[in-house]
Amino acid sequence: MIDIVFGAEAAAAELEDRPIVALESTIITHGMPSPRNVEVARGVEDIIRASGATPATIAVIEGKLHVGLEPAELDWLGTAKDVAKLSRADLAACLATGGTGATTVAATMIAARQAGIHVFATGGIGGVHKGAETTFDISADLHELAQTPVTVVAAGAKAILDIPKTLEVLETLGVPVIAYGQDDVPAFWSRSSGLKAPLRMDDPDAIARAHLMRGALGIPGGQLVANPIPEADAIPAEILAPIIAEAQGEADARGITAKEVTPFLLQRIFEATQGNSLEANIALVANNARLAALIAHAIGRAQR
Ligand code: PSU
Repeated sequence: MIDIVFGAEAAAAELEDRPIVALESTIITHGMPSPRNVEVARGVEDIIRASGATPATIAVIEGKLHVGLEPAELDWLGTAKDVAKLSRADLAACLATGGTGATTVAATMIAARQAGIHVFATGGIGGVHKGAETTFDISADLHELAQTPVTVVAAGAKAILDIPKTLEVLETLGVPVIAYGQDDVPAFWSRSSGLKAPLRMDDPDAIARAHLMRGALGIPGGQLVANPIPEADAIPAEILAPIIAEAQGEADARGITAKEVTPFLLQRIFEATQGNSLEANIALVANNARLAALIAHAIGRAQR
């Protein structure tokens, strides 16, 4: 039914039952400027290869669900115009109408599950936006984590979000939020949100066992592994807070809503930090890819 096009590398890994790490494509089309976006996408794939796992970047191209993009496809996506930002609500419609789109965390999780991939690395998940009590702007990523059995490695929720409310919703939805190697939930560009994580694990094997245990118990949904940005690349939260507040104020004043909010805020913060936010974003994605590869290996071992 679903036409999954596996990239050559991903196809070989599937056949030989080797660990695969899924990667999203919205970060390429809507999260980072060209040409850094493609450099980063390739760099992240290389990190996963160097860890002995196989990367599979996911996107929809002309109505086909691609799991593992070939280098030329990745290049093309980096500068392609009018690429949709696909989440749970629009993935099926895009596939059904022959459209092209980049997958968000939610859509990448759905695709990963279809392809039998357990682990997915990204930068930061979507969550509850500031002011959600009036706008109701809550990312579909949270509901996806509650439904789709994929372990997502992220540097927490992006700090442009309301992190306490995001954690509340995750708790309500029964999503395990596991801080990796520290007690606090990280805040994307910064190592700590000041909030204690519901769970802490220091070992990829434990994360892998918990992933498989949820499946064995018949609990739907995945896990969020919140991996702090490396110390050397972090931007202190005190520096970012006023920048984020100003960007948010501008988004409100301009009436920016729905899917446009996150890309707008990321761009404004990039400008206000003279590009430092992008460097930090790149470093944290690389760090997440490394951990995701370790977890993918651990799940493979546990299944043998
Ligand atoms: N991680 C990043 N940059 C991004 C994203 C993740 O470092 O741009 C994307 C993901 O695709 C995530 C989306 O699903 O941002 C969240 O968008 P929204 O807040 O509109 O749900």
